Amino acid sequence: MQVDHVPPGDPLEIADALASRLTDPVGVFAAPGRVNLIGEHTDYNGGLCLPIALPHATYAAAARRADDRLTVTSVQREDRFESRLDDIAPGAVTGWASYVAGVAWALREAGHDLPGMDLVIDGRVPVGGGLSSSAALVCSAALAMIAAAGEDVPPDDLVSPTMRAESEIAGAPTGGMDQTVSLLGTTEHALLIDFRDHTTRQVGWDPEAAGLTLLVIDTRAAHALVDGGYAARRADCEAAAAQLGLETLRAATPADVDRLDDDRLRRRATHVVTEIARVEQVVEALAVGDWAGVGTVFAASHASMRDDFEISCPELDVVVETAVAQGALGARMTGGGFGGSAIALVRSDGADRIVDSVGAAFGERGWPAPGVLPAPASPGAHRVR
Ligand code: GAF
Repeated sequence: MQVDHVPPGDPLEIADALASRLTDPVGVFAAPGRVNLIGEHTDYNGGLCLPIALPHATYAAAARRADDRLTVTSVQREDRFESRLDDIAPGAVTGWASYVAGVAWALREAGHDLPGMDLVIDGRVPVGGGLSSSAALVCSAALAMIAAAGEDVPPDDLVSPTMRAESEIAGAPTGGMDQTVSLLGTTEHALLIDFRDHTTRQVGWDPEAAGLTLLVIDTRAAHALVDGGYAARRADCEAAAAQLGLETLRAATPADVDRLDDDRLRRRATHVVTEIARVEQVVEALAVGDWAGVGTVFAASHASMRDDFEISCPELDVVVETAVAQGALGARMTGGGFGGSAIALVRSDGADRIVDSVGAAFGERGWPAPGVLPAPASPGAHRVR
């Protein structure tokens, strides 16, 4: 097979199978992965981004324990994590369980009184695809833990603890986009997030109604936020802002950017400043149904990430070039970069041809088959059972 189609699975079936692994579960909770439509590496620069939640989610079920221990198992793994809640701290947990243990730590830091509990996880967001499987994991775990505590907490209040879990316990210094949309995304909408003041606005996103489809294509090329590239880009942005005497690059103008002496920092800052403007352009285009305009901005975004921010890779470039050559309105890599996924906005009646062409282009190069995901904008974190 030249292309691997990746279905999200049936939520109720997944939830029931998960609940059956526990005695007296308090519930089963789902939190989605995401794709970002536009606004890449802007979140930690105080900028704008526009992600949607995917139908692919991570599911977490919890049952209270009589003691003070947290246990975590996963349908996808053989090993099991167990710890006293009091023993979870920065540096104390490593590996996949650090994301879940980190949520327990961050919720307790935020003042939530958690009981001991057993958690079981079923992750349906492709891992390593740049689709925020980690945000789906921490957000689903947060909902399950809050339910086990018998509390009712608005999703906005879980953004900060889930971010802290990833950055302070799992060691992934993310900017907040992924957790925010996993918690607050809604069907048929993208989430406009303004990181200057952490406000959000739902923006209509329904390409199907215009005869279009958003393809998400997972290149299967390596991607990990705990690797050095993401942190290095973040450090470059902070250095550029510092040289300009600004708190973040959100406040920089194109004229400011021109004043940067260092070529690399100038190109990094150019990406951030122009990318924030592109988010605004896409929101304006969507408001008037200008889908061709959306595609044009996607193309400019990809060029900026490839040439100025330098976070693309051959696999991502081949997806984008092939999709556009076969008639996509626009395509771009999405997420942190260095591998992971690309998105392509295509006419629905030409989607199969584009998917086949991308698969063939990968086959010709001897690369593993890419994964293709359906990507209707889907609900944020919620109780399934
Ligand atoms: C990753 C990070 F987790 C986000 O915070 C964001 O910076 C993104 O890369 C790039 O836009 O997903």
